[in-house]
Amino acid sequence: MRLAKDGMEIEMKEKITFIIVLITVIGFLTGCGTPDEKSADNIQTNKKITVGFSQLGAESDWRVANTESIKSSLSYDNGYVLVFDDAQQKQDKQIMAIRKFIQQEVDCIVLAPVTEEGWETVLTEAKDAGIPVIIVDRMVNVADHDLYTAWVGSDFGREGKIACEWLKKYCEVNSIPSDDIHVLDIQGTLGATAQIGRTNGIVKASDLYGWDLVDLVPADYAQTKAKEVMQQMLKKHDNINVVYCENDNEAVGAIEALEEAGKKVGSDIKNGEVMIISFDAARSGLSKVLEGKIALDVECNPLQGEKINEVIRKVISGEEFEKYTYVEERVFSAVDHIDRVSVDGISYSVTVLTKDILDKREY
Ligand code: GYE
Repeated sequence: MRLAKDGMEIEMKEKITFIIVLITVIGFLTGCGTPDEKSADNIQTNKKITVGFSQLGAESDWRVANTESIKSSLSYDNGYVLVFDDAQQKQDKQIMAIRKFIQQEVDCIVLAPVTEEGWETVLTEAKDAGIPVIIVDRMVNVADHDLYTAWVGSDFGREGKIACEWLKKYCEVNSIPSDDIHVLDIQGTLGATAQIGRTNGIVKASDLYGWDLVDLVPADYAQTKAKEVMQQMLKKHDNINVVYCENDNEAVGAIEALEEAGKKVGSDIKNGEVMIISFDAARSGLSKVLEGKIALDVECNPLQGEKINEVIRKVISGEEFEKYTYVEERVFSAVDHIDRVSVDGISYSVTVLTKDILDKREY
């Protein structure tokens, strides 16, 4: 009896053990468990690509659109486990985030760097750990270009040149002498590739065409800061007739300050209007183009997610990939009599913005 009972007990125990093992195996195969367990399984089974994304901040409409684009392309449904970090415009926070991604042994790091300098050490750490790094948007200035795997972004130098060639053409067409042009440059974050490229454009063109570049002041790509800068500049200079804003949020801030000071913003410099030139072509900027308050808005396309996705997949699967990928961009204007500008031998068309075009824009 006892033996039989013991035998039954042993059989029962075996059955229970078998059921537990079965449940665990089913759980494993169907992907149950916590998100962390899931991502670990996914890396092991090579199903999902784990990406650590260090975004520099959320300072502008451009940046918000950029973050959304990357998050939606590197989504779970699209085969990724994305670890996102917003560094609030601070490089040390970005460096900390990258070190954390290395510890977490992600498959790939995406870095949108706040400024160009100071990346050697942490990029060497990522390289030593064997983790590919895709730089997006702005550039890193490192002597060894093998410290990053690839880059996806815009040609900021070309954007600046397009804006300045347009202004030159505007002056020619409207018979405005060069020395009647008094430009204020509200710069982006100093040391960021976008700032360097756009500032270079206006500095070189002012020198070449004889425009008076009254001042250059950074405003961190932020609306409130740009408004303050504009207010101070209006106290300091009484002749500014072109404000070259290095992004749309700055343009919106500058327009607020100018209008509060009783100035009229528009394209008619000859009749005392202050002309605004801007970059990004985000909805906030383009609505001002439609109102005639921004004369020219050179697009900087934040929708980089799909291109980043393509590069990552190629890198991970060992296929050939382009080291540098540029996104497509357009030029929008409120002025209807300049339809093309030429930069470095290439002709770019200038689109007169309509409500229809604006309504169809993605950001
Ligand atoms: O123009 C600005 C943003 O680096 C291209 O950063 C980017 C710039 C963009 O904050 O709006």
